[in-house]
Amino acid sequence: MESVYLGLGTNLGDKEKNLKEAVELISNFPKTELIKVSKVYETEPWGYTEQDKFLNLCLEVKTELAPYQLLAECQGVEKDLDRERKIRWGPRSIDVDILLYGDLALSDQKLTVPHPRIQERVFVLKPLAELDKKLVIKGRSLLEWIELLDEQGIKEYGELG
Ligand code: A4P
Ligand code: MG
Repeated sequence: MESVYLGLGTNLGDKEKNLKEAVELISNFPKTELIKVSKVYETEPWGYTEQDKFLNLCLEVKTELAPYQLLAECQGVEKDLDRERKIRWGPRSIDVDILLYGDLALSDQKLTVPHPRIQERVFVLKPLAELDKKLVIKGRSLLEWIELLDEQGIKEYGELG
């Protein structure tokens, strides 16, 4: 069993409902156990900024799925929630990113783990810190990465009901 952290983001339609549905689908992944879900955060759009605010959360699972199997499952969730991918970093009903997969580091066309932009994104780091403050990413602790960033543009939205 590997300990895996996933990041969810949504800024289209009924965002809370999207998150709930996605977490439900993830909890039903084969060979996978849902361990912990962070609070929900309301966050200003990053990258492509002419779009609605996001709701973000992170979760921890333990899984026996191999990395590419897990990626396929995550993409299945995006498909189920009918996400249209038109603009890079643009609006989406759900985005499911594999943030960390145990201690694995890999990068190819299909998959990069740890996710390449974790350390630039408060909307990933804050919910991750809630799940495990001791996580180390690319040689630095989570809390060190957070200190390097501007914490504006993110506020607690509450628990996922
Ligand atoms: N891919 C590679 N590595 C991974 C990984 N670790 N996890 C590949 C998931 N997918 C990974 O992603 C493109 C391809 O990345 C996938 O086919 C997969 O093989 P995509 O989801 O189709 O495209 P995208 O999401 O538009 O691009 P990208 O670069 O993945 O965007 P991000 O980095 O996911 O950012 N602002 C706020 N406040 N909150 C957000 O959640 N999200 C984004 C999307 C932009 N701005 C945001 C937020
Ligand atoms: Mg993505």
